[in-house]
Amino acid sequence: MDKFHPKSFGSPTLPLYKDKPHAPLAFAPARPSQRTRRTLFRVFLLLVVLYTLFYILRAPSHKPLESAVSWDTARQQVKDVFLESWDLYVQQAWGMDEFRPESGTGKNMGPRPLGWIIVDSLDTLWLMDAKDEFARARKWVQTELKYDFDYNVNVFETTIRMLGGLLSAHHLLGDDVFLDRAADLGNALLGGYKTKTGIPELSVNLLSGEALPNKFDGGALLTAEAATLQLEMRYLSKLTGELLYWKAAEKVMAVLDSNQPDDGLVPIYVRPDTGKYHGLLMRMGLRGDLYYEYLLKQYLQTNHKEPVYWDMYRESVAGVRKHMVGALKPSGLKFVGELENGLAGGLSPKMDHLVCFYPGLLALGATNGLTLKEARKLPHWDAEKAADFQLAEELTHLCYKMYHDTPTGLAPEIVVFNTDESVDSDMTVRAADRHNLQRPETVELLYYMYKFTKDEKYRKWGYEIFKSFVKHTRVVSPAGFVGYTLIDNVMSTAPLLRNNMESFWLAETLKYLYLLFDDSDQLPLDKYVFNTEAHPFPRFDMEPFSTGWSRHPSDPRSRVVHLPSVGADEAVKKPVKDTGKAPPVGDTVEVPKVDKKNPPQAAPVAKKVDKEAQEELKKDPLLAENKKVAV
Ligand code: DMJ
Repeated sequence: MDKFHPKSFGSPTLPLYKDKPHAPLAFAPARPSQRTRRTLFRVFLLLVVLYTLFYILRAPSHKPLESAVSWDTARQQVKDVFLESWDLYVQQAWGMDEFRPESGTGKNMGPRPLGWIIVDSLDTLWLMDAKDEFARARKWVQTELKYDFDYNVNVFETTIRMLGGLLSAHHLLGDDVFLDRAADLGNALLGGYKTKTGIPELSVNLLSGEALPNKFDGGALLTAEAATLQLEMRYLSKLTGELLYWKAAEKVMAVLDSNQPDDGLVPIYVRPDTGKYHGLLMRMGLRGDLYYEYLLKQYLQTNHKEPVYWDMYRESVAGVRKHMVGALKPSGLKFVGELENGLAGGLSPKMDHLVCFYPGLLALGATNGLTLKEARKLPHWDAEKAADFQLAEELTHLCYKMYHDTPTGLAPEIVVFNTDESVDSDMTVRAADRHNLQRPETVELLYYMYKFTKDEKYRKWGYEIFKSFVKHTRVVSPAGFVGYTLIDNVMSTAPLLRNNMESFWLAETLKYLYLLFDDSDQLPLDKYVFNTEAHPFPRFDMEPFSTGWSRHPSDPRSRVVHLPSVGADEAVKKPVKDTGKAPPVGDTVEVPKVDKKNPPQAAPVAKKVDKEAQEELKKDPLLAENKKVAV
């Protein structure tokens, strides 16, 4: 791409023309007269003055942020920052998948662009009412975007960012251009699911549809990646009327659940060849997080008609409370730690910033998207939901603290909490974990908590975080444009810039900040579910589709299943006789009420020795070495 380097303008050592390729001159030009040279020099000076003026006026449009602003001003400031980031991208790397704001360069991931930044930003542009920018992006999608070339894409990332972005744009605009591209992409992604078990491989070739396994981790897939495709594929089915997307993504849930995970918690790897979990490490952060997110969101997406996902979600919440929640010292705040050696090992007090989505999920599960005040009046409000909401509030405080307590006011990627009475600081940050990727989870959380409570403190915290992003991640490109980038160390007030802008800065972080300060409530949380990349999908009635799987009645967990209490009044309950066969698709099993004071003991999970998995264990040295099979 041609670049214009203002610093070289007029420099005696690097005149502009030296940037251009040398073409042989056809003839030797006559030397200009002294008068002509004087005139040329004056024109040159005039150009320098005009050029400088242009960049002074073009540079930072916003003034330093005030501490007390109206929320409407804050909303506008977020939009300004979004537009600065966007304009820089348009100016210097339009159409490309990756963007480096500091150097003002971009590149595609494959031989042709996938729309990584443009498609991920469509709904934010629309929500922020950036009409011209949206029109340009739409045109690009219409004329440039195709998914029929020879390139291997990551099934999960492409689903949440590209399919998610196209589907939400289609919903918001009702424009079929987006649905056409979504269907093309959905068809290409289907190849990834063609495995022995239906658990997709890590990647798929867009042209051939070949499913390509992970070259690392013993071929295993990240659990979060397998279980975070469903909202998108199901919505694509609903919109196109084609069942195949729904079936492919849903099968994954049935296979994962057939592992009968103890206390609803799952290891962070799963094998597409056996459908079995791999390894012992469990966490709510990297590689595990989104499994839990889509359990609840699938249940909400289809208006509470699929109780199996509510059951899986509730089991996981109980598991988190039992095994993953700790208290840090000296403040006593709660955190969600990691189980490095499975349920039998101890709790490691390490927490990824990614975990900060979780309190928002807990609060969403408790309120079903209503305000806390409204939810408390519902007949199904109970002590469990109240406790979930309270835990959500405590964890929100912690996530805010992860920003507040650093010199930059920005959270590091990972923190390690102190659990030792004798130490007087709450957390430490290891050298390798000090970077900030402009991730959205905490501002997403603040958005949920503000919507549910209307407590202004969440907006104030969000505004503080926004100011810190502006102060420390802002960069001026060589051409004098302002952009925003990742930084390498939140513990230093002069962090090095990482010269990269992730698409989720536009798709999520700035979108959630904008919505946090927006009073218009454009996307009521009891009518929408956001996919994990912040693309809003409307909740819908699932007809003509239905849940294609259920737990077998002999599954011990069926005996202690929770009734879907969120929105249960809307769920149709039909008694089903235990015939030993799986109940017909779409029916809800009636279960006896649980006596809270004297709850029935869960039948011990009889662990069958899975021959297939044992064979695998013998074959795979990595598995054998780490005894990494959950059977
Ligand atoms: C995004 O792609 C999504 O939010 C995903 O759920 C997790 N990782 C990034 C942001 O941190």
